[in-house]
Order: sequence, then C-alpha cells, then structure tokens
Amino acid sequence: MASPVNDPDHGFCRDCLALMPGRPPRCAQCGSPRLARHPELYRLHIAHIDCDAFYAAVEKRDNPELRNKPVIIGGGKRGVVSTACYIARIQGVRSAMPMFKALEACPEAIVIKPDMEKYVRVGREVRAMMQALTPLVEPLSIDEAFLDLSGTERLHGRPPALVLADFARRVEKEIGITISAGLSYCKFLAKIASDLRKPRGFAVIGEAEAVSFLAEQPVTMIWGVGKAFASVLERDGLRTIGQLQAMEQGELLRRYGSMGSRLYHLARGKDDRRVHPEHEAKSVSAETTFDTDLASLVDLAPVLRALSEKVSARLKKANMAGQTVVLKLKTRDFKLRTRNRQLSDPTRLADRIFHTGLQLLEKETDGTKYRLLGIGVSDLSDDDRADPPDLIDERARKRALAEGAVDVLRDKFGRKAVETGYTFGKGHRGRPARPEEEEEAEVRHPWERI
Ligand code: TTP
Ligand code: MG
Ligand code: MG
Repeated sequence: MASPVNDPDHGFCRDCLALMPGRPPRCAQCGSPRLARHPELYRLHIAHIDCDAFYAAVEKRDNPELRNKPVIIGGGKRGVVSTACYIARIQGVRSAMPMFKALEACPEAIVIKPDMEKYVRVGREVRAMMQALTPLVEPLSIDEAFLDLSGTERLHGRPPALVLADFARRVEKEIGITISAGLSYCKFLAKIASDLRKPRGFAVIGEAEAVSFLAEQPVTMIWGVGKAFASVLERDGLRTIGQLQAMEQGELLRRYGSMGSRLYHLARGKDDRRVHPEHEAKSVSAETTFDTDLASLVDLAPVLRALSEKVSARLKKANMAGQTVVLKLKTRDFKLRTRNRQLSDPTRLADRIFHTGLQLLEKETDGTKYRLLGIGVSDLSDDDRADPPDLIDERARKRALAEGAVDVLRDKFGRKAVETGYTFGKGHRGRPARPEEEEEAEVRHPWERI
C-alpha cells in the first residue's frame, strides 16, 4: 500500500478506518459519509479530546429510554444547568443557565440531579484509555485532555489521526458515550478544533491554514480573553483575530502588557506549550508549625500572607500556576482540617492565593487553637493561562501590578527588601518551618477528590 503521507487527497473512513484515496463522497468499504481528509492529516500529532454533553451522555447510556429525549443535568445546590444533551441544546438550553430559564426554553426536558461519583468514574475510564495511547496525557477537566501522540506511530502501527479516530470508536463501544477530537500542531488549535464539529466531531487544523483560519475568528477564541477583556478590545476596535494579526507586537505589549504577548503569538497560531502529563507535580504548598498555638485571625493572617508569598515565589520560579487554593490547619489536638476553593482560572499571584486562603481561614477562626497552618495550590498548569486581566477585579488588578513591581525589587535586593502590610514588623510568629514541613504535599487530581 502506498504511503498516504503527503497526499493531500488521501483520507480515511472514521467508521471503519479504511484508507480512502481520492475524493469519494462516501466510504467505498462501508458506505459511511464520515470521512476524514486534510492535506496535513498524517503529519499532526497534538490532540484535544472532549466528551460530548458528558454528564447527560452518561445518564443516557445508563437509561436507554432517555435516548431521544431532551435531558438536562442540573438543579443541584446552585439551581443551574450543569449540562444539557444536544436535543435540549437545540431549544436553547446551555450550561450554567438558571434552571427555571432552561425549563422555560424546554419545558418537556427530563431533569436529572448530577451523580458526580458516577461521572468521575466514567471520566477515569476514558482517561485510562487515553493513557494507553500515550504517556503524554494532560487532563484539563473531568471530560477532556490534551494528548501528544508524536512518536507513537511505531507503537500503534498507524499515524495519530487514525489512532484518534479509532479511539473515538472504542470509547463509543466500550464506554457507551461519544467524544469529539481536534488534531493540530499545537495545543491552542487542537482545543479549538475539538469544539468545531461537536458532537462526534473530528476536526483538523493544519499549519498552512492556521493564520487564515484564525483571521476569521472572534478574539474570544483566544485563551484568557473572556467577556470583560473582549469588551476592552472591542473598545479599541478589535473584534477579530485577523485585526490582531495586523498589529505590531510592541503595540500589543504596550497596550495590554503580558496579555499583549499572548494575543500576538496565539493570533498567529504560535503556541509552543508542551503537553504536561499529569503525574508531574500536583501541588505547591508551604506550611509552618507555631511555637505557641494560635487562634485569632489577627495572628494567623500574617503567617498566611508570608506562606502565600512563598508558594507564589515557587510557582513563579517554575512558571506554574494552580487553580485550586488549599488551606491546611492542624488543631491543638492534631486534627487536620483542609479546605479548598477552586478559582475561575489558575493563579500564581501571592495576593490571590492569600485572599482566597483568608476567606477560607475566616470560617475556621471560631476559637479553635491551631498548631499548624499551611497554604498551597493544586490543579497545576503552565502559567500562561494564569490571572487573565479580565477575570480579576480592578482592585485585585492593581495589587497584581504592585506584586509584579515587588517581584522585580526582590529579585534585585532580596526577599526582605520588600515586606507587605501583613508581614511588616510582625516577624514570623511561627517558628521557621522545618525542611520536612516544606515538602510539596501530594494532592490528588481534582476529580479524585470528589
Ligand atoms: P463541557 O465539556 O464544557 O461540556 P459538555 O461535555 O457537557 O458538552 P460539550 O463538551 O459537548 O459541549 O463540560 C463537561 C462537564 O462538566 C459537563 O457535562 C457538566 C460539567 N459542567 C458543569 O457542571 N457546569 C458548567 O458550567 C460546564 C460548562 C460544565
Ligand atoms: Mg465536554
Ligand atoms: Mg470539557
């Protein structure tokens, strides 16, 4: 069989995986119209996989009577939609919509309360199947992950594109839900691609078309450009990625700081972030044991501040960020309390870690005496998605800018050169943490915690 590589007309059938030269409208072998074809199909190796209407798909699998009905998963504590199946979506139901609105849009929908344990279990099964394809699997959430399939061709006897299509078939058969896959040369475009043809989608974005494809897309397609930042860009007359492509890097940097660099590179389809497998460090934390037990917020807050700065410094050094802030307390009688809060996006800032930790700590300062306090972050990722300016409020944004300035000074003159209001003059009321207490605490993956 001739090698299909570099033949722009060569594709394959996503249902029976038969190789398909030429441009037939249907598979010559099984008659399926679901053909994959792309000039770079056999050269690309970064994939993003995301399950379709995940919670709803699991419920439909477990109750076939629901199959052709509109199903909404939600109505939990917050009274919002977790997800809706694609039948309900046609009527306008969306994730995060208040339940009453969803039922206005789709009154005949069947509403099911989320069964997280079950979804976590199924999510793990899908993940295990991914890990059988490559060790380079980076989960992003319960139902999605990046995969780097480079170098796996020999192992699988087929190029990544076919490995992916086979994976989709096997998930349907073995687990009973459907997935969508995106294939590209970088993470940014692989993730965009997986969303292009949902559900049961398979989309490819090659290097040659990246710039022209992106030119047509709205700026919100760029990581970190949420509603608020999009409206800042809109005020500046920038609505499409094409408009960003026409701008100089210096101008973008001047206007939007570090976000400007991200806009410049991603707009051009330049993204060299690696796929980080999940067995890498899972949390960064610091903790300290006190000489005398402490109970009041006034005493505990400065320690929390100092520890937050330590955690932040480590994150910054490693170019990492964490999306879940974890507070750890040990009571006088050695009972351990851990409290965590998930942020809207990953952070590396001492200020955000501290303020989130403080909110958690406030609830625990009920007179209990503590012998140990720790703070850390888990759900680690690269820091390039961290602290997007549109997601932090104005005061926090100013504090973040100040923190950047403090970092510069500390780099120059050492840590003690700049003390914040919380730590200044207080010394460190806890005795210095012993080395073993400083070790990175192993925290399980977020979906294993549920
Ligand atoms: P998503 O992958 O964002 O959504 P989805 O799988 O339901 O639908 P699709 O990918 O086909 O667009 O999220 C995965 C699961 O996470 C989802 O099934 C339910 C949960 N979730 C929430 O609980 N609240 C939310 O706001 C979102 C977006 C998801
Ligand atoms: Mg999904
Ligand atoms: Mg998802």
